[in-house]
Amino acid sequence: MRTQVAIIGAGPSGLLLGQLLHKAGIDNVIIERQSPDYVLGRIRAGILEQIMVDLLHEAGVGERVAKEGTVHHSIELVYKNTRHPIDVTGLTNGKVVTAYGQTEITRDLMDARQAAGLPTVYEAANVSIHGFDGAKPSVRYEIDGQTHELACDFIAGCDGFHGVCRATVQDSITEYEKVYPFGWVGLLADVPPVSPHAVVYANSERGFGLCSMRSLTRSRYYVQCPIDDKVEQWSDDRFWDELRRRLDPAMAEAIVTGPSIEKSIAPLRSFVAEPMRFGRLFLAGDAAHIVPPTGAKGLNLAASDVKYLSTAFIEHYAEKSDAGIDHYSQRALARVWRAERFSWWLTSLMHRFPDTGGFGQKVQEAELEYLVNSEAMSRSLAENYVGLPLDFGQR
Ligand code: RFL
Ligand code: PHB
Repeated sequence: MRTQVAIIGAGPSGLLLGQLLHKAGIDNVIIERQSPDYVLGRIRAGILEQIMVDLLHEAGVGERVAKEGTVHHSIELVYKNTRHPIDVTGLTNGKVVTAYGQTEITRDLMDARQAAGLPTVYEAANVSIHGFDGAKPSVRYEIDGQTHELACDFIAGCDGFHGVCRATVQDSITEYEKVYPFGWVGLLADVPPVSPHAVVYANSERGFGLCSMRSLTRSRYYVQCPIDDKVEQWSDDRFWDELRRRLDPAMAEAIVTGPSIEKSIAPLRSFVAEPMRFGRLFLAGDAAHIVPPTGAKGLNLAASDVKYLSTAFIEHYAEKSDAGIDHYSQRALARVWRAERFSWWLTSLMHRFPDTGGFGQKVQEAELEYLVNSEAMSRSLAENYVGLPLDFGQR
């Protein structure tokens, strides 16, 4: 088998890249380790920058997000059990974010791929990549014990944090990492969200809490937990009690609880691998970088990588120019580090750190006080939350 771009991983990065390339007439094959149901079963992101929504339209899958996504104009910060709204739209000349689940994006992209008859290999075992430092890259994988080989011009490593692509070039990368001393317990329930028009970020003496949503009838909530907690320790009742105690009294009273339909614990980590290009291999999305979920940047960063990478491939095939390919790593990493800074900062501001001491605690309180009273600092939060422009710093 032969294709122009072999894409490893059918998460949002791989599927979006495949669709954008297809629209530009570039052949691609996606090779995924898991089954479609497994990929769709992972509950993750929920808040989309306008750049991401625009890309979904560009990829021809914008119809449902436009109809079913909920537009947010603000953020609610809760601090010392008091609510402080931040007028995101007012502070950013009219920009918004959209609440729409990653699961739905994945489903929309999978459906479009299937409708277009594009090749996707699911449940591929022992995927390995070869020859990307020369002119003839290829991908090998096994289906039912049989080995297959896919020859290609380029390999896009969209295979997430635990994928094979970054692991293959481990010796050629520099890694930057910060692991936080806590995790988040996340709960999904079919109840109306307590705050349907803004995500709630709560800093309380019991730890961080977050109220988000997937739709007007499905809510997603999180609470900070010790790093080695197990999900079995978090009954639904314990979760709801803990969340209520971290919010302001009116919100705690208004929250509608119900049985969880998914509950999991995620560790918090900041991670960047540099560079993001190795000859004819390109890393994109979680394969190259991780942000802690505070600020909702992970999926949005994956989307901007894919935008830079698809543009580079289109320039290569349509305009016979390799400028985009040559600049991919540098352009993508500049945006990655901006989002890394923002996610690290918001994580530091909103969580209880076990080892922070009295001084660290007082500085955090002073910073929150400053944020909710200073238009300049609120604007900085707002412009990062809606997403800095793709060409930020180049204008
Ligand atoms: P994914 O989604 O991990 O997909 C990678 C795919 O590659 C496959 N794979 C392989 N395939 C073939 N061969 C191999 N050897 C392979 N190894 C792996 C995997 O099976 C998988 O299908 O990476 P991708 O596409 O780069 O997408 C990244 C996003 O999933 C991630 O950044 C976001 O979910 C992060 N995130 C959030 N991002 C936001 O922008 N907004 C949010 O509100 C937000 N909330 C979150 C989040 C992540 C969370 N967790 C659990 C980490 C909330 C949470 C709790
Ligand atoms: C989510 O909806 O899952 C979500 C929202 C905002 C965040 C993180 C996660 O900062």
